[in-house]
Amino acid sequence: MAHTTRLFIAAPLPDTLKQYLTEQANRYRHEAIRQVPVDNLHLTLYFIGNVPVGELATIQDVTAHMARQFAPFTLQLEAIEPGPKPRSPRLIWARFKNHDAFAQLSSSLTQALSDQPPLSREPKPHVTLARFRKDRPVPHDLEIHYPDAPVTLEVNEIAVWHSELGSPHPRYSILQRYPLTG
Ligand code: 2AM
Repeated sequence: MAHTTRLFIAAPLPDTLKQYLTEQANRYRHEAIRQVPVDNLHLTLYFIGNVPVGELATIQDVTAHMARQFAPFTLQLEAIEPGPKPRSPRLIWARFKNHDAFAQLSSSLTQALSDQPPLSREPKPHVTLARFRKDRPVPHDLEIHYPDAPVTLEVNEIAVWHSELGSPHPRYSILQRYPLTG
């Protein structure tokens, strides 16, 4: 069987934002909530999943091509809250305001890298800060936190990331970064 590798495309975050988001996530203290390590924080654009190692070069070429088509853009933090569905949350995320450039970049990567039809629902720009443990009762009545002052994320590069599943956390590493130069 061919060797496979688990990949996704995401924007890296600046250290200052990662620290801010980690402090926000620290506010949710609950035995069912497992915080994402600060080094794992990222803004996902497209989750590829397991693919044969031989496909990596093509994926990198497509990502490089997309990065040349898109200019840098700025996302504004909307809230830190349980997600993705308010009534049946499974994680705590930092949700950013919807932005055309994010939607277009994410859907262009999805269409270029998958055989699937485009998603019917637009992906929400977010950073996952914590996940709920499946072996504990789902926490209820978690607060929503709105930033006191505007918090922004400048998306000026995207990257191909490798994901190695592990416990208690997966290990993510950036294989290659691509500045947005469109
Ligand atoms: P999430 O944070 O909203 O769970 C790496 O796993 C990244 O890809 C995560 O940010 C995760 O989003 C996203 N992702 C999307 N679909 C996934 C899937 N089926 N399995 C694992 N991660 C997925």
